[in-house]
Amino acid sequence: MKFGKTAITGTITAALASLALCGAAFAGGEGEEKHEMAEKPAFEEIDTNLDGAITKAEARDTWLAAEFENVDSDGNGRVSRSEYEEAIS
Ligand SMILES: [Ca+2]
Ligand SMILES: [Ca+2]
Repeated sequence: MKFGKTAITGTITAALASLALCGAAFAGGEGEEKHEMAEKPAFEEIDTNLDGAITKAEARDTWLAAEFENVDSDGNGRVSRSEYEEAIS
């Protein structure tokens, strides 16, 4: 019985520890990207001609300009909605 309880406590402790670790990592990332996070507009706001993809020209005045190649994960020169949502999520 005692062993069982210890094991459960150990599991919870481990879970809490990893949660705290995640939290710390997240907080750290948030600190660095806070400005960027707040600035990221909806897909529709960048896809100004509403053809369902963001071109480099459309991205030019947004945060996406610097990240275009990274966000365009299939490298076709256009950022689709799914590529964009992947990037901002
Ligand atoms: Ca477009
Ligand atoms: Ca693409």
